[in-house]
Amino acid sequence: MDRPQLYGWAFSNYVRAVRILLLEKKVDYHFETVTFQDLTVDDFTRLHPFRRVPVLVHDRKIIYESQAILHYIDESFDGSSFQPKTPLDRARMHQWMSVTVSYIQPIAIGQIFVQRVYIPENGGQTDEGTIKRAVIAIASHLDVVETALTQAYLVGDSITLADIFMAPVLLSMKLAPEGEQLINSRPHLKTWLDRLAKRPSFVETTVPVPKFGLELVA
Ligand SMILES: N[C@@H](CCC(=O)N[C@@H](CS)C(=O)NCC(=O)O)C(=O)O
Repeated sequence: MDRPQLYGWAFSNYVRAVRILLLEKKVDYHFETVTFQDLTVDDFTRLHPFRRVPVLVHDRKIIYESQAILHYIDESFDGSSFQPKTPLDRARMHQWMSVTVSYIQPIAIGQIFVQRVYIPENGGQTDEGTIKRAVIAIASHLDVVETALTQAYLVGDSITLADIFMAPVLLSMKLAPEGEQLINSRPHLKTWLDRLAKRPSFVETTVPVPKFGLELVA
């Protein structure tokens, strides 16, 4: 089998989730850093017709969309599986991955991280009203996760793709003081996130907040 090539930038949580899984499964891969500018080049649509990252190229096949990539890696390479055995538990795993993109990521990253961390880091000014509304909006979503976390991981006692997909998003949100408070006030969520953050795959993929500029969030 070919050595897979992953295209993306290291701070993207979707890219990070893929890198975490590749490390967890001890897959030797090549990381090709692309920039926002690269996405605008016509040629990039050969890799991703919607001009996003991550993209995985393996055995001359191109795979895009992070959840599809995660499943492909888990099922194509040796090592322990990151998917539960029963249909119900697999459904739960998909449920949490969908919750991540549909309800958590847009507020945790699109509002709290962007406004409190990314914008000031790139020389801009936080919109305090957006932060205020975002903290209120995400609190009830996080309560749902808190209540569900009765075991070590989102789906039982073993780490699954759901944990690998959701945790990077919440770790980015936690860089904002409001995000940290949202996590620290929920003991199960805090314990779960701390446990994951200590894994070598998470430590190895931690990178500083990028300075891509304000046009990114304009
Ligand atoms: N649904 C896509 C979303 C990918 C995505 O939005 N990636 C961001 C980086 S985190 C990106 O490429 N942004 C470029 C842009 O919005 O132009 C997936 O799951 O892979």
